[in-house]
Amino acid sequence: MQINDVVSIETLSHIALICLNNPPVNAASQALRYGLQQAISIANTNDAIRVIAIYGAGRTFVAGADIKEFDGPPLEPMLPELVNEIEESETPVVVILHGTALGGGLEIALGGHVRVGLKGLKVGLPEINLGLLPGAGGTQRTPRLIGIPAALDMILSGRHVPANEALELGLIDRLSDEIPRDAAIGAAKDILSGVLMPRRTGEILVKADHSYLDKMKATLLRTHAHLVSPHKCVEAVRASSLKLSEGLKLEKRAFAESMSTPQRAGLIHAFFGERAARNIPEAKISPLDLAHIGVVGAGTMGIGIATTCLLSGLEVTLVEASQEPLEIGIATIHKNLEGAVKRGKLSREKFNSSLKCLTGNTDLASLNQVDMVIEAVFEDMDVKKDIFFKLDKICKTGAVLASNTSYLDINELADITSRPQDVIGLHFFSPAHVMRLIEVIVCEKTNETVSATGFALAKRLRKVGVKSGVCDGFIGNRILSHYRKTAAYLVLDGSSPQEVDQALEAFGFAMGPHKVTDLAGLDIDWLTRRRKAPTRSKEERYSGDVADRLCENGWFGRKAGKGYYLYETADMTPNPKVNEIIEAERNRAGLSPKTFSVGEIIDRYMTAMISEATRVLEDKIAARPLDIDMVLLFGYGFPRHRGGPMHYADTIGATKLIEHIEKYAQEDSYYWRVPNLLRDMAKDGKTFADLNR
Ligand code: T1G
Repeated sequence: MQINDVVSIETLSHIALICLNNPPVNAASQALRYGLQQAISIANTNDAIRVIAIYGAGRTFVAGADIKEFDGPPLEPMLPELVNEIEESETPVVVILHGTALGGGLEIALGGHVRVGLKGLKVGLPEINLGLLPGAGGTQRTPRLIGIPAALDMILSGRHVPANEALELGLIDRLSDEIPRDAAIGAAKDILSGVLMPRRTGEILVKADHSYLDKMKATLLRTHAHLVSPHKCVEAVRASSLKLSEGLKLEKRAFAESMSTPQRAGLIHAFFGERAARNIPEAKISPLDLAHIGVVGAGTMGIGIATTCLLSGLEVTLVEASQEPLEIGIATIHKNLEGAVKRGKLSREKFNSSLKCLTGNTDLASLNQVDMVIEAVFEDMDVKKDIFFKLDKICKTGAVLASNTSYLDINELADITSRPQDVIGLHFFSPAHVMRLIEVIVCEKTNETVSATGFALAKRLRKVGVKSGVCDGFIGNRILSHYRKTAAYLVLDGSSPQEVDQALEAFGFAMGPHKVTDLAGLDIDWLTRRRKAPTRSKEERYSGDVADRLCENGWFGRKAGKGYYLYETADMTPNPKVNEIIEAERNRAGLSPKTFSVGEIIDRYMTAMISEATRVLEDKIAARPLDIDMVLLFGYGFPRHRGGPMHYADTIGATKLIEHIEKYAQEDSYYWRVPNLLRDMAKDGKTFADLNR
């Protein structure tokens, strides 16, 4: 009998079977909660029913609360109360778990009296990834089943626990190979026959472990001081040694507090943004089949791209101009795959099968049958044009010709081929087998099937594909090259590389800009500054004075042992010579140093980033603000709990942003300009979130 669109109940002699069917992930929406509540009460008021079995249809049992409801008013029945009702049910309840039973889904099961896991099941409490904590009894019932340390590990890591481990831990009572409904019937019968013993999790006592919890609390104060929910997780789990009703009260309070933080808003924006990035018009177009990828260039990028394609089960032909670099490239790919095996990301058999899918060649003609070529050679337009000209002659009709260039004009590459409609940009980020971002650069003549194929490859590689138009630096590098100047200006005007780095690390970046440049290599930016010199406006304040001096000394950063910092010992220390260079450059420019607070450093840096990001939107290089957010989150280490620069901008507002820009423009009206779009937003009272709709 259908209770509503997403919940049904059927009775088989003394068994009530409740099926949850809310595709795609059985999110615990209001309808699902209401239907489940009704079904439980129907079963409990039917004297013939002596056991209740709950299972999910589709690819997974409940994957959590319906996150889409979070920004609206709370809707009855609330999940915590529903889980309590399940636990208090007179009739024993068995819950069948399959797919990814996460968050509120696992919590529903913890309210059950018996839990059965099916083959391939993963369980978890990933609320921490959303800036939250388990809010439907997870912090109270999990410790009762598996103890405080294991429960806290699950809650703080948010990791997916495989079925066998869940059984060993005691989260589930049995594993079954059956399909959900059959497993439900089988388990119900075993409860009736006494083979499976139902018990209320809430009645199990937890031994308080304050020393462990105090240790965790101290660790988190060191490692996660800038976040809210991890600390609340510890205190909620600590309360699990109290009476259940007491502990649930504390959990509820902690959950409500974490729900109201900007971090929760930022992390949920990141969650949905990652998925919305692929929801673009091309998503409705069926892509070309991709089985065999050609990669041209066995440098760092080519090797990373080849590795990530192999890890996704694609066949790869790697082409390099001569034998020696080709062999080095292949050996490095081996090493990368070995690393994946060591990290448990790749089975040994998958390692072997992946290597069988890799061939190397020094002849471009070996690419005549591939479905797509990804060119990853030296960043020089003439070199790339030569490659594309040859590929156009070699590759089969319909093969996609992609360039991994990070800033060059791909329209120019398309125009030297006879097939511009098949040319696209796929800008990977280094290391390409680790970083999740791919800028999918759709050129003037790229046809929509080829564009859809670029996104299909991104999804196949489990990466975040973000659509970009063509301009110097596309989305990310164009914005980066603008806001990086702010860091240079701050140092010239009185701050220090360390102060700027520390301020941005306080904002939430893992590394400040000078540490990032040291890591990437100062020579890359040096090349870019020299490339742009001929077209640089005379009005622009030059930002490379200090960095150029470092490069002239060969201090290219970590790879040279010194840059802004020294790397001769394990810990990184400021390079004392840099202060002398800064002093000299200030004197040369007649600058008397000013002091900048942490707040002002952050405000200048972020205002510069948001200004250029807004211009990227104006120029339609990015289609939506959320696309820019995803680029900065997945390619540039933007702090995830801030949601991205455009989401962060909405916490300031267009009017205030304009005030800040106009204030800074008094120092440099060329660098600090108010984008027209920002003025329009201020006038119309619009946010960047409005522009995502
Ligand atoms: N709520 C609403 N929509 C969701 C959702 C959720 N929990 N999970 C996924 N979706 C949507 C997603 O936006 C996408 O939509 C589609 O489902 C397929 O998702 C009280 C408060 C389950 C591992 O954090 O980790 O419970 O783009 O592309 O790669 O304590 O989705 O198609 O329109 O990601 O196969 C806790 C979040 C919530 C799990 C499947 N649960 N989801 O991955 O598919 S908070 C989570 C995931 C909570 C309680 C607290 C993954 C997945 P669209 P997908 P997938």
